Amino acid sequence: MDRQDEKALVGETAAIQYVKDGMTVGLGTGSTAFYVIKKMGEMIKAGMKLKGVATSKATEKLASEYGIQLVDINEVEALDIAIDGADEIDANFCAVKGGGGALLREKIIASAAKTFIVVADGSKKVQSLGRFPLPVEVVPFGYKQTERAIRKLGCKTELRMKDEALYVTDNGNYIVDCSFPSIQNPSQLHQTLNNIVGVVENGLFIHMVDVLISVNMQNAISVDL
Ligand code: ABF
Repeated sequence: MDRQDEKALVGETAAIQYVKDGMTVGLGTGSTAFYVIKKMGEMIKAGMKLKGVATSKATEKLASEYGIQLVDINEVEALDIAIDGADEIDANFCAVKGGGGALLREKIIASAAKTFIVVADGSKKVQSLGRFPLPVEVVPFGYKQTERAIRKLGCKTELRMKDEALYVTDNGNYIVDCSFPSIQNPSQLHQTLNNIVGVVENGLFIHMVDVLISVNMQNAISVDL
Protein backbone atom coordinates (compact mmCIF):
# COMPACT_ATOMS: atom_id res chain seq x y z
CA MET A 1 0.00 0.00 0.00
CA ASP A 2 1.53 3.38 -0.93
CA ARG A 3 1.43 6.47 1.29
CA GLN A 4 -1.53 8.01 -0.50
CA ASP A 5 -3.54 4.82 -0.10
CA GLU A 6 -2.66 4.76 3.60
CA LYS A 7 -3.79 8.37 4.00
CA ALA A 8 -7.05 7.64 2.23
CA LEU A 9 -7.65 4.50 4.32
CA VAL A 10 -7.06 6.16 7.70
CA GLY A 11 -8.93 9.32 6.74
CA GLU A 12 -12.00 7.50 5.46
CA THR A 13 -11.99 5.09 8.40
CA ALA A 14 -12.01 7.99 10.85
CA ALA A 15 -14.97 9.60 9.12
CA ILE A 16 -16.95 6.37 8.82
CA GLN A 17 -16.32 5.19 12.38
CA TYR A 18 -16.54 8.47 14.29
CA VAL A 19 -18.59 11.07 12.38
CA LYS A 20 -22.29 10.80 13.30
CA ASP A 21 -25.41 12.63 12.18
CA GLY A 22 -25.81 16.06 13.77
CA MET A 23 -22.19 16.40 14.90
CA THR A 24 -20.04 19.51 14.85
CA VAL A 25 -16.58 18.32 13.78
CA GLY A 26 -13.14 19.96 14.04
CA LEU A 27 -11.66 19.72 10.53
CA GLY A 28 -7.91 19.24 10.28
CA THR A 29 -5.27 20.54 7.90
CA GLY A 30 -3.07 18.48 5.57
CA SER A 31 -3.25 15.71 3.01
CA THR A 32 -4.55 13.04 5.38
CA ALA A 33 -7.27 15.27 6.83
CA PHE A 34 -8.28 15.91 3.22
CA TYR A 35 -9.68 12.36 3.02
CA VAL A 36 -11.75 12.91 6.17
CA ILE A 37 -13.29 16.04 4.67
CA LYS A 38 -13.89 14.34 1.33
CA LYS A 39 -15.68 11.43 3.02
CA MET A 40 -17.74 13.83 5.16
CA GLY A 41 -18.81 15.55 1.93
CA GLU A 42 -20.09 12.19 0.66
CA MET A 43 -21.93 11.58 3.96
CA ILE A 44 -23.61 14.98 3.64
CA LYS A 45 -24.66 14.16 0.09
CA ALA A 46 -26.19 10.97 1.49
CA GLY A 47 -28.30 13.06 3.88
CA MET A 48 -26.17 13.37 7.05
CA LYS A 49 -26.45 16.68 8.90
CA LEU A 50 -22.95 17.91 9.79
CA LYS A 51 -21.20 21.13 10.71
CA GLY A 52 -17.48 21.88 10.77
CA VAL A 53 -14.95 24.17 12.42
CA ALA A 54 -11.82 24.53 10.27
CA THR A 55 -8.25 24.61 11.59
CA SER A 56 -6.98 26.81 8.77
CA LYS A 57 -8.09 29.06 5.93
CA ALA A 58 -7.03 26.34 3.49
CA THR A 59 -9.32 23.88 5.30
CA GLU A 60 -12.18 26.41 5.27
CA LYS A 61 -11.89 26.52 1.48
CA LEU A 62 -11.71 22.73 1.16
CA ALA A 63 -14.68 22.19 3.50
CA SER A 64 -16.82 24.62 1.52
CA GLU A 65 -15.91 22.81 -1.70
CA TYR A 66 -17.24 19.59 -0.13
CA GLY A 67 -20.46 21.20 1.09
CA ILE A 68 -19.65 21.22 4.81
CA GLN A 69 -21.40 24.07 6.65
CA LEU A 70 -18.75 25.95 8.61
CA VAL A 71 -19.42 27.47 12.03
CA ASP A 72 -17.29 29.87 14.07
CA ILE A 73 -15.62 28.15 17.01
CA ASN A 74 -16.92 30.91 19.26
CA GLU A 75 -20.48 29.82 18.47
CA VAL A 76 -20.05 26.35 19.99
CA GLU A 77 -19.53 25.25 23.59
CA ALA A 78 -17.55 22.19 22.50
CA LEU A 79 -16.92 20.09 19.40
CA ASP A 80 -18.21 16.52 19.33
CA ILE A 81 -14.96 15.37 17.74
CA ALA A 82 -11.93 16.79 15.96
CA ILE A 83 -9.98 14.80 13.35
CA ASP A 84 -6.54 15.93 12.25
CA GLY A 85 -3.23 14.72 10.90
CA ALA A 86 0.19 14.80 12.51
CA ASP A 87 3.81 15.05 11.47
CA GLU A 88 4.90 12.41 13.94
CA ILE A 89 3.41 10.58 16.92
CA ASP A 90 5.02 8.37 19.56
CA ALA A 91 3.78 5.38 21.52
CA ASN A 92 2.48 7.65 24.29
CA PHE A 93 0.30 9.49 21.77
CA CYS A 94 2.47 12.61 22.06
CA ALA A 95 2.41 14.23 18.64
CA VAL A 96 4.30 16.86 16.69
CA LYS A 97 2.03 18.96 14.52
CA GLY A 98 2.32 22.18 12.60
CA GLY A 99 4.16 21.18 9.44
CA GLY A 100 1.27 22.86 7.68
CA GLY A 101 1.65 26.05 9.75
CA ALA A 102 -1.73 25.71 11.50
CA LEU A 103 -0.62 24.37 14.89
CA LEU A 104 -2.23 27.12 17.00
CA ARG A 105 -5.72 26.73 15.58
CA GLU A 106 -5.27 22.95 15.48
CA LYS A 107 -4.44 22.91 19.19
CA ILE A 108 -7.35 25.21 20.07
CA ILE A 109 -9.75 22.99 18.12
CA ALA A 110 -8.28 19.77 19.50
CA SER A 111 -8.71 21.10 23.05
CA ALA A 112 -12.32 22.13 22.31
CA ALA A 113 -13.23 18.61 21.15
CA LYS A 114 -14.73 15.92 23.38
CA THR A 115 -12.71 13.38 21.39
CA PHE A 116 -9.56 14.20 19.42
CA ILE A 117 -8.66 11.75 16.68
CA VAL A 118 -5.35 11.71 14.81
CA VAL A 119 -5.15 10.08 11.40
CA ALA A 120 -1.62 9.14 10.39
CA ASP A 121 -0.02 7.00 7.72
CA GLY A 122 2.57 4.50 8.92
CA SER A 123 5.50 6.86 8.36
CA LYS A 124 4.34 9.15 11.19
CA LYS A 125 4.77 6.65 14.05
CA VAL A 126 8.16 7.08 15.79
CA GLN A 127 9.95 5.69 18.84
CA SER A 128 10.79 9.19 20.07
CA LEU A 129 9.83 12.61 18.75
CA GLY A 130 12.33 14.95 17.13
CA ARG A 131 12.90 13.56 13.66
CA PHE A 132 10.49 16.22 12.33
CA PRO A 133 11.53 19.83 13.11
CA LEU A 134 9.25 21.12 15.85
CA PRO A 135 7.21 24.15 14.67
CA VAL A 136 6.94 26.99 17.20
CA GLU A 137 4.63 29.96 16.53
CA VAL A 138 6.10 33.31 17.64
CA VAL A 139 4.83 36.89 17.53
CA PRO A 140 6.52 39.13 14.92
CA PHE A 141 7.64 41.73 17.45
CA GLY A 142 11.17 40.78 18.58
CA TYR A 143 11.03 37.45 16.73
CA LYS A 144 14.83 37.28 16.42
CA GLN A 145 15.14 37.70 20.19
CA THR A 146 12.59 34.92 20.67
CA GLU A 147 14.41 32.70 18.18
CA ARG A 148 17.68 33.20 20.09
CA ALA A 149 15.97 32.25 23.36
CA ILE A 150 14.56 29.08 21.77
CA ARG A 151 17.98 28.16 20.36
CA LYS A 152 19.42 28.19 23.91
CA LEU A 153 17.36 25.02 24.53
CA GLY A 154 19.85 23.14 22.34
CA CYS A 155 18.18 23.13 18.96
CA LYS A 156 18.94 24.47 15.50
CA THR A 157 16.31 27.03 14.48
CA GLU A 158 15.06 28.10 11.09
CA LEU A 159 12.50 30.80 10.41
CA ARG A 160 9.92 29.36 8.05
CA MET A 161 9.90 31.11 4.69
CA LYS A 162 7.38 31.25 1.85
CA ASP A 163 8.01 32.87 -1.53
CA GLU A 164 11.29 34.35 -0.24
CA ALA A 165 9.55 36.11 2.65
CA LEU A 166 8.83 35.12 6.24
CA TYR A 167 5.86 32.74 6.35
CA VAL A 168 2.90 34.36 8.11
CA THR A 169 0.37 32.10 9.86
CA ASP A 170 -3.41 32.61 9.69
CA ASN A 171 -2.98 34.42 13.00
CA GLY A 172 -0.39 36.90 11.68
CA ASN A 173 2.56 35.25 13.45
CA TYR A 174 5.82 33.64 12.32
CA ILE A 175 6.98 30.02 12.63
CA VAL A 176 10.38 28.91 13.94
CA ASP A 177 11.16 25.30 12.95
CA CYS A 178 13.31 23.77 15.70
CA SER A 179 15.55 20.74 15.11
CA PHE A 180 16.42 18.95 18.35
CA PRO A 181 18.81 15.92 18.37
CA SER A 182 15.86 14.10 19.95
CA ILE A 183 12.97 15.04 22.25
CA GLN A 184 13.28 12.83 25.32
CA ASN A 185 10.77 14.70 27.52
CA PRO A 186 8.08 16.22 25.26
CA SER A 187 5.94 17.40 28.18
CA GLN A 188 8.81 19.34 29.78
CA LEU A 189 9.91 20.84 26.45
CA HIS A 190 6.34 21.91 25.74
CA GLN A 191 6.15 23.82 29.02
CA THR A 192 9.64 25.31 28.66
CA LEU A 193 8.92 26.55 25.15
CA ASN A 194 5.60 28.14 26.09
CA ASN A 195 7.29 29.99 28.95
CA ILE A 196 9.59 31.83 26.53
CA VAL A 197 8.39 35.40 26.03
CA GLY A 198 7.25 35.84 22.41
CA VAL A 199 6.27 32.20 21.92
CA VAL A 200 2.55 31.85 21.20
CA GLU A 201 2.34 28.05 20.99
CA ASN A 202 4.38 25.04 19.94
CA GLY A 203 3.58 21.94 17.91
CA LEU A 204 3.86 19.43 20.75
CA PHE A 205 0.43 17.90 21.47
CA ILE A 206 0.82 16.33 24.91
CA HIS A 207 -1.93 14.07 26.33
CA MET A 208 -4.44 15.50 23.82
CA VAL A 209 -4.85 12.60 21.42
CA ASP A 210 -7.70 10.25 22.36
CA VAL A 211 -7.66 7.99 19.30
CA LEU A 212 -4.93 7.20 16.77
CA ILE A 213 -6.02 5.70 13.47
CA SER A 214 -3.02 4.50 11.49
CA VAL A 215 -1.67 1.62 9.46
CA ASN A 216 0.41 -1.12 11.08
CA MET A 217 3.38 -3.13 9.77
CA GLN A 218 0.99 -5.59 8.12
CA ASN A 219 -0.61 -2.74 6.17
CA ALA A 220 -3.79 -3.17 8.19
CA ILE A 221 -5.77 -0.35 9.77
CA SER A 222 -5.18 0.02 13.49
CA VAL A 223 -7.38 2.04 15.82
CA ASP A 224 -5.61 2.68 19.12
CA LEU A 225 -7.34 4.30 22.07
C1 ABF B 1 -1.71 18.82 10.09
O1 ABF B 1 -1.41 17.58 9.56
C2 ABF B 1 -0.42 19.36 10.65
O2 ABF B 1 -0.40 19.45 12.02
C3 ABF B 1 0.58 18.40 10.14
O3 ABF B 1 1.68 19.12 9.72
C4 ABF B 1 -0.14 17.75 9.01
C5 ABF B 1 0.35 16.48 8.50
O4 ABF B 1 0.08 16.58 7.16
P1 ABF B 1 -0.16 15.32 6.26
O5 ABF B 1 -1.41 14.66 6.73
O6 ABF B 1 -0.29 15.92 4.90
O7 ABF B 1 1.04 14.44 6.40
O8 ABF B 1 -2.67 18.69 10.93
